Amino acid sequence: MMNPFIQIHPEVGAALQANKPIVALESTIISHGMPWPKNVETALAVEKMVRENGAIPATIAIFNGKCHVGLTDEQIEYFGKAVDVCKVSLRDMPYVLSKQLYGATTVAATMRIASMAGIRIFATGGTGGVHRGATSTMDISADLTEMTQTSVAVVSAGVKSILDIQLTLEYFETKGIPVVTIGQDEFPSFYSAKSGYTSPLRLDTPTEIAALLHTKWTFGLQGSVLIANPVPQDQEFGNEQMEVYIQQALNAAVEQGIQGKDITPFLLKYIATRTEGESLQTNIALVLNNAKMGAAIAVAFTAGR
Ligand code: PSU
Ligand code: MN
Repeated sequence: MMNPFIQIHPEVGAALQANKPIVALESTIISHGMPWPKNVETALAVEKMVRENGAIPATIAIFNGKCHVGLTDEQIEYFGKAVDVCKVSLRDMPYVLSKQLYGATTVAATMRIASMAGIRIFATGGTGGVHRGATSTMDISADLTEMTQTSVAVVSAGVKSILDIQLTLEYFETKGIPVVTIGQDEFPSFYSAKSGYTSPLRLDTPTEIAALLHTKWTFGLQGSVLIANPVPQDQEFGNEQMEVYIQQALNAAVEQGIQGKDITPFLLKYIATRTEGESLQTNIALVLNNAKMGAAIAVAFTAGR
């Protein structure tokens, strides 16, 4: 019996039945991660990219008391334009569902809904992580705890340097979550292909990644695999330059008393404004790159089933 709070779009339902490759996509990146209208343009371009690479896109969001798996273009447009959409991580799900509100799902919430629907591959821009200063604030994204328990692979462009990359990698190690970088030894840092940290693991092809996923889950280990896909070199935003903006953004967040779930959207917006949209261009490029890789992995994963 299907969960009464999950509504699957007919195209996604048919793809699940036929065991076709599917890529889950989140909606917080649309409503809280990028400004309108670039957010809507990007979300639609990401879905197109997934299709062009042989998989069915399933963008996930909450409204009318249901978790919707697969949205229409009009629904994506709504999530990009409306200002009253809640950022929904796991702890917010029962509230937003029972109040029948509009909720944009984070990596954590999207993973859980994807898993319940039977989707195993998820592509996004960046996941949450351990924040700088977490030793006193305890700000660790629920994306990380969710990755310890839900068996959906996450394709991202690495860990943003607004976070503490070293502590985030430590957390993944402690919790037994494999971190695999595609095609290079260095772990990428979202806006840049470099980070200064060696990736715990490296694989070079979607087929190898699909084999790792099958092995992990068939063996009986639950939880995610973080697949780090470096931003294309011609789209990178220089690390040193970015560090200056990040410091300014972190200072502004302290001055303005920004806390909790508002921090990540605040920092992203601040940086996009300070770089006059240049970081947004990088963000869009890396999301598209991840959608393409997510589709390739979904194709290889389905073939290997
Ligand atoms: N990083 C980005 N863009 C985003 C997010 C993170 O570059 O849109 C969003 C994702 O939805 C992620 C969430 O799951 O922020 C993490 O929020 P928090 O740090 O509050 O857990
Ligand atoms: Mn947080």
